[in-house]
Amino acid sequence: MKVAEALGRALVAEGAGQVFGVVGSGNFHITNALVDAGARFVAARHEGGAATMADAYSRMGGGVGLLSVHQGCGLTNAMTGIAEAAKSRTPLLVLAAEVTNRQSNFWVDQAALAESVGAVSARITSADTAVEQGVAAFRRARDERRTVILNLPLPVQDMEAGHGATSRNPDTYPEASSAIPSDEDVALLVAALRDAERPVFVAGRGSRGPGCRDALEALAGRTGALVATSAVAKGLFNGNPWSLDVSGGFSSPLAAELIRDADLIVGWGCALNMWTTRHGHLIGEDTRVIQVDLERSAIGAWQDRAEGVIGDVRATATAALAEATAADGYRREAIRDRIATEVRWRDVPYDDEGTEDRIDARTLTIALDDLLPAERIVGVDSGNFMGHPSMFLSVPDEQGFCFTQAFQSIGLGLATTIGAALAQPDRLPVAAVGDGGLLMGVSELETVARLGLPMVVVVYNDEAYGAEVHHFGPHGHELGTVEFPPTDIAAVARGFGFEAITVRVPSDLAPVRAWLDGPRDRPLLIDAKVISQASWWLEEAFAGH
Ligand SMILES: Cc1ncc(C[n+]2csc(CCOP(=O)(O)OP(=O)(O)O)c2C)c(N)n1
Ligand SMILES: [Mg+2]
Repeated sequence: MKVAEALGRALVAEGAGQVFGVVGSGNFHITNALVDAGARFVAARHEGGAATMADAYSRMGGGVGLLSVHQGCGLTNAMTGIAEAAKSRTPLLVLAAEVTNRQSNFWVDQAALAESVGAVSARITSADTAVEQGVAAFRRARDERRTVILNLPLPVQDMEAGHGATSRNPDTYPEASSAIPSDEDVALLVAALRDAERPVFVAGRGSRGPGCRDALEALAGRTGALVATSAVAKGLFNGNPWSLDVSGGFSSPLAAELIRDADLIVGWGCALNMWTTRHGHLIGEDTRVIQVDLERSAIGAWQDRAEGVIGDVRATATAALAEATAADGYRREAIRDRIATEVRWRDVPYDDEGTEDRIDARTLTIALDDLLPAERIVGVDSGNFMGHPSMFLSVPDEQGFCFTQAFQSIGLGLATTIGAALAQPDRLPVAAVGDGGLLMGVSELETVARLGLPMVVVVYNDEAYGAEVHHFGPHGHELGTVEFPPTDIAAVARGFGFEAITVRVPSDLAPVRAWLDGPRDRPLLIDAKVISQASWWLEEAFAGH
């Protein structure tokens, strides 16, 4: 048996179940070996799409996603998606074929590529060690939540696997340690909660794990804390009457007001970065700040004054609950009533600016929120439009919202929704994208149609890079580089096998109902011609560059 086959088998035995990629000569055998051993392979049409699919799949609870790419150009095509995953600490294993001859057209320094975006670089080096090295890379991705690029030199892949190469010795790999906080750290947190009158919990990526919601809600309930999330954990506290939804640029006016008035903010597995705090403006001058995090380096990385509690979210919240003093804290009836009626963006009054031939993005999104079933999973691209789907579409829980924006790249939204849809197949996938982001990642429309995903793709089409238009336009700059003639995106989608509609006024959405009531055997694209309208979170984004 060749190394490629032995490695494929071993990775599936280790738990690899879903592989995304584009197959070329160098990753043909390893990909087939994974499939033969029982993994599911999804062929993307661009490696960038495949990388983001694997990232989103992993984030949305599918388990460690695998990405399989051809040597050199296959990997470089995937690099934006890999950078996004690495920045987000997504457990992801990239199987990258590799040439060893520098004169090959495919040669590029693949280890340097990995390091340049913060991914871990690994390599199989011999027939005898390949399986062990491959399994170690998989475990590193899973247990340390890292994006690992495992380079697979073609000559090594082609060797006869060494004796015993398909088996592995479990003793070689230490189990991941669970991070139990120290007694002193728990005492600090408990005392801070006892002293606080208006505590707010902000749950981040580290709160998405099993049992975290329950543990946090129990502690928040005991200590009278209001609860919010960063964008990547949106949905975590859905249904909780004390939930403020997202903290940061997307916060509704009421959420922002209540967070700003807190006297204690506890970030749970949350960096409290510029987005989550509006460049610090959501943290009052005298507000005490505590971060609960697995990693010491995260403490104070964004908020100088943050005090640290080292531990994982669930273990720390559970330990604190045992010691915490009961208090009403921030949970006053008047506040609950205001939250019930004001915290959702869709309940904030606005003047519809729609015309005869262009729809207001808020009106469009609220109408879709009413039309689409609640059991949905929403993926969003980047751009001026992105706050509308993020804040006007409700989601069932934190596995219903996938936000791949750590690299702030446009073009990832469609692939994000494909990966998310495969991780949560019982939910209606909704991709929310701008015209710019859609056209950048457009090749994956074919993947959606081929997989038969019952996806709704909503294109907020302003025929422009709206983010740039609204940032530079008011200063009188020439906008010819960021404005485009109309594209009939509905026709493009039909060409890929979609059902598609063009929406200019709310009544144009009527076919969505019919599609929902039908067999949903073809995906639906909504090309919504939206008015050009600067969004409230945009200036925030440009302030941070
Ligand atoms: C890969 C990449 N290229 C360029 C940018 C800069 N950029 C940020 S938003 C944006 C416009 C996106 O246009 P669209 O998808 O139509 O959304 P809109 O802003 O119009 O709502 C661009 C080009 C980026 N973030 N990522
Ligand atoms: Mg646009």
